Amino acid sequence: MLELKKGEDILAVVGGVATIAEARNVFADKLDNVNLQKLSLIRNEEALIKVANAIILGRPDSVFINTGSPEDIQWIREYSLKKGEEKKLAKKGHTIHFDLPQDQARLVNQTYYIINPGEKMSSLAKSVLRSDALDYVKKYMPGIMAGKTMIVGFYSRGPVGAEAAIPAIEMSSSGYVLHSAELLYRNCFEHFDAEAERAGLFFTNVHAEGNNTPEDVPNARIFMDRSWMTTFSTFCTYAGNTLLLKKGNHRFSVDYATYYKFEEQLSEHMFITGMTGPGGRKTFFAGAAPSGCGKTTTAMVGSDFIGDDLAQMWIDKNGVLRAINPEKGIFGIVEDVNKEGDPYLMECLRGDNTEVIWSNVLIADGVPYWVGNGEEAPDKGVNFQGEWFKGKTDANGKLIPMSHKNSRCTLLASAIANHATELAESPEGAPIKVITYSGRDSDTMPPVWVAKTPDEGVVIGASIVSKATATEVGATGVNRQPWANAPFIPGALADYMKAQFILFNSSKFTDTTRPFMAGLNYFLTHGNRGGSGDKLLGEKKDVKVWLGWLELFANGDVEGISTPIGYLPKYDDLVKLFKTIDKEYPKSLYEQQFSLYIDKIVDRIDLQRNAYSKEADIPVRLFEIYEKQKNQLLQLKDRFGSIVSSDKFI
Ligand code: SPV
Ligand code: MN
Repeated sequence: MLELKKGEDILAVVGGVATIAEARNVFADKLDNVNLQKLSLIRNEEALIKVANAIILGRPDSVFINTGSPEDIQWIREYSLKKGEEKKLAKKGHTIHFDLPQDQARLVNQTYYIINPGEKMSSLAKSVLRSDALDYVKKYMPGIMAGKTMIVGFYSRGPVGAEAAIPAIEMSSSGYVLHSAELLYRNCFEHFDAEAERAGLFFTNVHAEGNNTPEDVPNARIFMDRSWMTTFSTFCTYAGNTLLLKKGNHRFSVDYATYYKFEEQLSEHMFITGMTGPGGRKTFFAGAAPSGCGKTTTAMVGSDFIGDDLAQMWIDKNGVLRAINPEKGIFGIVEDVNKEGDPYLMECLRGDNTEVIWSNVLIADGVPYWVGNGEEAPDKGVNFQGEWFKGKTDANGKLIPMSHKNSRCTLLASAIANHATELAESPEGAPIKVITYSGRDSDTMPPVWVAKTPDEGVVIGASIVSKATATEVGATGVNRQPWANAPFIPGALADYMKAQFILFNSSKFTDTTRPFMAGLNYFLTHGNRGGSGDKLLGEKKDVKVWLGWLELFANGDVEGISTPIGYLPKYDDLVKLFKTIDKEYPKSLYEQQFSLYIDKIVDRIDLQRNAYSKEADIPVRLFEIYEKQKNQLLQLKDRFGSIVSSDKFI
C-alpha cells in the first residue's frame, strides 16, 4: 500500500518554510523583479512553498523562473553553454554534453525509494528509511547550489488536460537538465495551477550537480520520496539520474496508477506507435521493452510514431484503451543508429534544422560520431573519457569504444518525419489495440506470439527476461524484467501484478475493444537454433513484419496457429509480409524462429515460477497459467520430442 503525505516532508523539514507568507519573503529576498513577476503568475501555494524550500536548501546565488517563452529557453541554452555543461557543435542547434565517466548510466546502486517504517517494497528495488534520507539531505544538500542559479520549470507529463497527465516541477542548478526538460516535456507554466487542481497532485524534483567531480560521484544519491512524490538528485549529471521528470516521476506514476487508480489506469515503460494496415486503417500499439532493447527503433518503424519510452493508459467511456506519451521528446541511445535501420532519426541527426543535445559520443572537428553509425569513423577526437584515439585502451587494457554504449541524443519527437504530432498532442490519447512485451532473449521465445486470454497476456508481461544492457551502471547477466518496468515499480510486485490482471480483464472493454496482448523477441541467435555463433537470426528491419502481422491478426485478417504459449503466425502470411520489405523468407528460417523449443520454455516457466513463489501475495492465476502451459508443453514433448515445429499444430 502507498499512503501519500505520510511522514515528514523532507524538503519542508530542511527548508523550514511552512507558510505562503514565509515563501513570499524568500522570493522577495532571492528573486530579482523580472523573476518575481514571472513567479507571481503561479498561485498554487503548495507549489510555491516547495520552490521556497528548495531555495533555502540549495542557497543558489540567484533563481531563474522558466516560463517556457522563447527568451527563457534561450537564456537556459546560454546558461548551460556559459557554465560549460554543453558546448556548441559545428551544426546549428547541436550541442554536446559529457557526463563523468563514472556517471554514464542510471546509478542503480545509489538510487533509493524513501519509505516509512513497515512499508512493503518491490523485491527488485532499494529503499532507504525516511530518517536516513533526511540525514543525507541535511548533510549534503544545504548550500549545494551556492555560486549557481537555480532554474525552476513547470511541466506537464502528458498533453495538458489528458486524463492520465500529471504536472511536475523541475528545479535544478543545471542548465543541461532544464534544456533537456524543454525538449522532453511540455512546459505548462500557464496551465500549471489548473492542471495541479485537475489532477489533484503534482510531482516535485530537486537536482544539484555540485562540483561535478569524480570524487563527488560516490556521494551521489537519487532519492524518490514515494509519500511526498518528491525526488532529490545530487552530485551527478546523467539525465537518467538527474532529469527526474523522466524515470523518477515515472516511478511515482506507477505508484499512483497501482494504488490510487486501480482498475482505471496503468503507467508503463512502453513505446506508442501506429501501423497502417490494408485500406489505410491505423492500428496503435503500446510496447514494453527493457532499457537498451530497441524500443526507440521499434516505435519508429510505425507509420504513426507517438513515443519511445513511456505510456500512461486508461480505458475511455467507449471501452477503448487510450495511451498518452508523458514526454514530447526522445532521449535515445545512438549506438547502432544508422541510415539503414533508423532513416527518420538519422535525418534529424545528420540533417539541418533539428535541435539536438548529444551526450557522451565522440566529437571530432565539431561533428558527433558513434559506434554503429554506418559511416567512416575518425581516428581521434574527444569523448566521454577525454581525448580518444583509435586503439586507446583503459587501465585494464580493454579497448575504449569511440562512443559510450549508453551515449544518447535528445531531440523533439515532432522532428521525426513519421511522428503523429497531432495525435501525440491530443489529450484524448491514442486508441491502443495491441500491447507487446519484449526483452533480449537469445534462446527461448519465438519472434512473435499472441496471448489467448488477457490473463495469459499479463503473464507474458510478468515473464520478460533480458540480458543486462549499458543503461544501468554495474548490471550483468540475464535478469528477470517483469513488464520491462521492474526498475521503476516502487511497491510490491504482487500489487502491480494485481492491477494488471484487473485492468486487462476489465468489463469496460467490449469484444471489439479489448486489446490483444503479445510477446516479441528479436534476439534469437543462430547458436541457439541449431546453427552456431551469436549472430541474430533476423535483422532490425524484420520488426516491421512482426508488427505488421500483429496488425493483421488484431483486425481479423489472418489466423494464428494455436499452441500452448499462444497463437503463432502461419508461414505463408509471413512470406507475404517479408515481400513488402523486399526480403525472401525461407521456410528453414521460419522453422528456426517458430518451432517450440520445449525444454527451454519449460525451464523458463520454472525459473519464473520459482522466483515468483518467493514473493508474497502473488495472484494464484499466474501460477495456474504457468502450470497449464507447462503441462501442455510436456504432453507435446511426449508426442513430438523436444523441438516441435508449428505445422504439428495444424
Ligand atoms: C532507460 O534507460 O530506460 C531510459 C533512459 O529511457 S533513462 O532516463 O536513463 O532511464
Ligand atoms: Mn526507458
